[in-house]
Amino acid sequence: MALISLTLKHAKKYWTFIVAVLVLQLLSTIATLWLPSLNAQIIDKGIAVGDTDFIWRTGGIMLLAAFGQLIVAVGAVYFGARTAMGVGRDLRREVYRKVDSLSTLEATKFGAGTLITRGTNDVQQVQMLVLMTLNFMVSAPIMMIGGIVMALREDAGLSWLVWVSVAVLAVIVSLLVWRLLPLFRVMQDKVDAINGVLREQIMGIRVVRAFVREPFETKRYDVANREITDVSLKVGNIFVMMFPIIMMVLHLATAAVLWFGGYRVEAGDIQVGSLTAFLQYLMQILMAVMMGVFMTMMIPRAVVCAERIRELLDTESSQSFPDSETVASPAAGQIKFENVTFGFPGAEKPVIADASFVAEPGKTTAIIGSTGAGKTVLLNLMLRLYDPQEGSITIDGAPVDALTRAQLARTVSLVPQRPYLFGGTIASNLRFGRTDANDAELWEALRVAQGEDFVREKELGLEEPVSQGGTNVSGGQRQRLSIARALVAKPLVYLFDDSFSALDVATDARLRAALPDATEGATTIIVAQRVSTITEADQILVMEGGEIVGRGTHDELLATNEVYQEIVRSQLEEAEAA
Ligand code: M5T
Ligand code: MG
Repeated sequence: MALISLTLKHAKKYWTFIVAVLVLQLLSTIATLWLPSLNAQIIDKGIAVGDTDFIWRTGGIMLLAAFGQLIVAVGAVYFGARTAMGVGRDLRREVYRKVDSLSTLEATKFGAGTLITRGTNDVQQVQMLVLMTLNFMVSAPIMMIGGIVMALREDAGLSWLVWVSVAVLAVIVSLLVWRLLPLFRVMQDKVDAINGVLREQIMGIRVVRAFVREPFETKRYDVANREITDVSLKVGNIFVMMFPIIMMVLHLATAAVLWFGGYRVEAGDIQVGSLTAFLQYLMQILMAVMMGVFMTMMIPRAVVCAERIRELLDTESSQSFPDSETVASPAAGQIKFENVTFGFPGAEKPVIADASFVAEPGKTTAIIGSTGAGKTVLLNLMLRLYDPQEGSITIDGAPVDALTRAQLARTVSLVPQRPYLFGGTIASNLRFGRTDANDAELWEALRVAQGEDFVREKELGLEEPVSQGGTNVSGGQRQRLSIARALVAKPLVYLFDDSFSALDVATDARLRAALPDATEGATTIIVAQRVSTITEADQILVMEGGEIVGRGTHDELLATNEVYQEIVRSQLEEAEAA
């Protein structure tokens, strides 16, 4: 079972704490069980016969026992909490590492929402169960059995009362729990649902506003919200009944003990003190039963969560990176594709079909082609965001999958088509690829990326805060920052995925003029929309439907390649029309 294997695996490390919890709880329970019998003695041997000395002495012992119980109970909770939180932390870390190791394909298949829930909420449920187990699962049975033994020692004649009240309470609470469980399961689903709706709306808030979809989205949210409210109300109703019913059972049991016990005291079968102790033991037993039942109520929920975590942890990443460097780090940065074919799992047509080309260091390779031609996927293959089904991709002769993550990251920098910035500052984002870059290097990169002016205008300059995803800067600014980020890293290979299209023609030209100096000696691969961006390139690859249908310089392609001619013609027409 996932729950047991997961928790055991992580709890092992804390065995000393767990032993401490067990010992402390045992002590605490023994003390708790001892107190009523001391109390009984005070009544029967002290008060009843007027032995003040005995009262003082036993009272003192009681005080000590109570104080000792307090201390060990605190200790037990402390170590229990340390263990549970530790297990939670380790589990969260394992989930995080797993998510980190998943390839892009598996991560997208799970989806960000459920990955986040599994790493936070689900782990928390498991952690909660560990905490509860350590706190109650040990003490509840001891308390119950010990309580029964002690109660019978005080008065065996009333034992039937113990059995009856335990049975009644157990049946009632179990019935309620049995009604609660399915509701809890539904509730988890509804929480997932409302999270999903909320998440999508926040992510898409600009689109929602632009298309005035608020009424529709609000309705969608209201539905999810009402569903969760309905379930919560049902749960609440059961809880509302639960406590009065439990209290009623406890009070009835008390009344019964006093009623039947009274007769026995009258008949001289037991003493008053024993009866008091019996009553206290009965309460302890019933409490233990209740705790036990509540505990079992938590288990199914934690089981579901543990299974969800297990499913994630058992997912083998379809990609693996070598842990240590087995081949020398590339020194030049020559990229070579040989008959590379890649398709998304389940799709019938490959997205990249039999692609072969070489991008030389110090040269610029441009890729042009209509939308959906496979340009982005081609770049992503170099970074191993996907692995091809056939063919080989090498850097300086070394297969990309022989390089460690760090080697690959040091060698290749990507300016993604949809740039993403991280929460922090402009400087922290620019240093993403090389943490030790100094401010002068950052400014230099910004100058090349044509981002210098707008950063200078910021009040805090390089220290200007950037929000998660980079949503507080404009699209064009985000693109320039992401170009600068790649430049700061100083890799051997630069991949620009359509990075210049958001720039106006003049800025585009300035950037292209500054770029060769900054990227000198490096392999530069540029995906472009505008022919004007790439006329100077040493080599242009024309892509269509996942295939490379033409290669050569601008002039060569203009003379021979029909697809290229078509692209040039359509862009000329646009320019003329404008
Ligand atoms: C090439 C398909 C897409 C297109 C083809 C990222 C992604 C792409 N595709 C999928 O099926 N699943 C995916 O997760 O692959 O896509 P591309 O390489 O992104 O195209 P592009 O960069 O040449 O286009 P553009 O618009 O950026 O110029 O058929 O459906
Ligand atoms: Mg693209």
